[in-house]
Amino acid sequence: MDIMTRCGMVAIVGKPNSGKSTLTNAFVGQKVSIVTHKPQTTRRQIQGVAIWDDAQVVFVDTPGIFNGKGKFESALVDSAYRALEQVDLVIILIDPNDFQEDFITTLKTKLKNRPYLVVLNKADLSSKKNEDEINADLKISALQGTNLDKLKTEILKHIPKHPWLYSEDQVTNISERLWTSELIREQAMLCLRQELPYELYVECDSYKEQEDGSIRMHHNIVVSATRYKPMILGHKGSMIKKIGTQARQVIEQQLDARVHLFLNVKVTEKWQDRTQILRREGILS
Ligand SMILES: Nc1nc2c(ncn2[C@@H]2O[C@H](COP(=O)(O)OP(=O)(O)OP(=O)(O)O)[C@@H](O)[C@H]2O)c(=O)[nH]1
Ligand SMILES: [Mg+2]
Repeated sequence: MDIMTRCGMVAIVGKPNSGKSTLTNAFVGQKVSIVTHKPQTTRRQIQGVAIWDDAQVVFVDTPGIFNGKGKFESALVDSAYRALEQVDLVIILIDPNDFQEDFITTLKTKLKNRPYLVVLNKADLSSKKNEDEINADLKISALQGTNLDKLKTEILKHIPKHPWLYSEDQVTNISERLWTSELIREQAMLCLRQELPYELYVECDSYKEQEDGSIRMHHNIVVSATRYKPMILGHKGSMIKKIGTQARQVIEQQLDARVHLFLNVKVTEKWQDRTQILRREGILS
């Protein structure tokens, strides 16, 4: 039988903070992946689905590639490289203000013969000192949507005839439990300073839709040492309250439902070194 549809996978890779998750969300039209101004926000591969006429395009957002040290950081970088293995196209996303030629050279050696596009992001920013040095295929602004139509045209050239991988109404591969944990981690990363965002992860304890349509959920913010617990709680619980309020607002807006969110702080000493946790969190394969 003749296949009438097209479907393909597109990995978005680059250094931390280059705008990979922003671009994924822009193409999907929904916040499937969290975004902050801090590096190493994304910790695992997250798929986001766009449907463009007969084509289903599955974007694979990845952790940023950097010189990671230790089990946790190395797992982030490995996860990004693994995403290159089974895709039809790779988008190498560059922030022109954080550019090194050898980054692209090294990355290209990992691609073998896979097709790729070098895309310059953040074209809306005025200081773009390295722009002329970079041999880019396209300049875009993921934040403002500039030239995304052109990038879409280039992407579609690489999408083969293939049955769709996702049902029409599915936008991501991650569960609501994980996705809400990520939205809470996003607000925690935005509220907390210095090393704290990197010393925590968020896990979902329970997630239940109520009869009245509201959703009741319990999550734990897990920190790597006891000394971090009071910092997450804040004075008289003010910090965890702030994180909870902000996260609830974002989740309610995203789910278009009333949400009862309960947050706890838990300590798991040095969780970053624990294989089992990194596996469960999707950080380690
Ligand atoms: N001015 C401007 N800022 C952008 C653009 N795209 C992304 N950003 C900002 O850059 C920061 C990082 O964006 P992310 O999408 O989280 O970057 P990332 O590559 O996913 O980062 P990691 O997950 O940490 O690797 C955020 O503050 C974004 O708002 C853009 O086109 N223009
Ligand atoms: Mg990201």
